Amino acid sequence: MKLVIAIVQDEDASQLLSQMMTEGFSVTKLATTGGFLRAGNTTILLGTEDDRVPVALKVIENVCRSRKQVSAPHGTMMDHQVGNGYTGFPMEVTVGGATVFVLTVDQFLKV
Ligand code: 2BA
Repeated sequence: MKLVIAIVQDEDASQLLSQMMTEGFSVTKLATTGGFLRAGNTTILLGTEDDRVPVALKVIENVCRSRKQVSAPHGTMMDHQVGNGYTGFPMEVTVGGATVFVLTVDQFLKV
């Protein structure tokens, strides 16, 4: 069994959930926040058999779009340390379609 963790944009979340349900997947939606933009995004948890993972990935690929966003000039003093990518100025970044992790599940229990 695998656990698919997909971080997607809020704009795509509703359609993604609908498509996943239509395909017969069980999914959990979490409201999350991206560390770079500090803006809301959505994380989907999806447990499924190994042979169904390609179907789930296809749905994600079909639904999730990439979009351009401008980062806000936020940050703390810590952000100005070298190496964290923070410039102090707004910059345009391309977000998505989706950031996906596929993990092997040791145990799946409903108790
Ligand atoms: P954020 O961290 O808010 O990042 C939003 C977008 O900003 C990223 O889009 C990327 O284009 C850009 N970005 C992120 N860190 C950057 C940096 N240090 N310098 C310049 N640009 C940077 P995506 O790559 O599509 O990521 C979308 C969201 O997926 C991220 O939101 C984060 O919540 C999640 N994510 C991406 N990679 C991840 C990873 N390796 N581990 C955990 N979460 C990840």
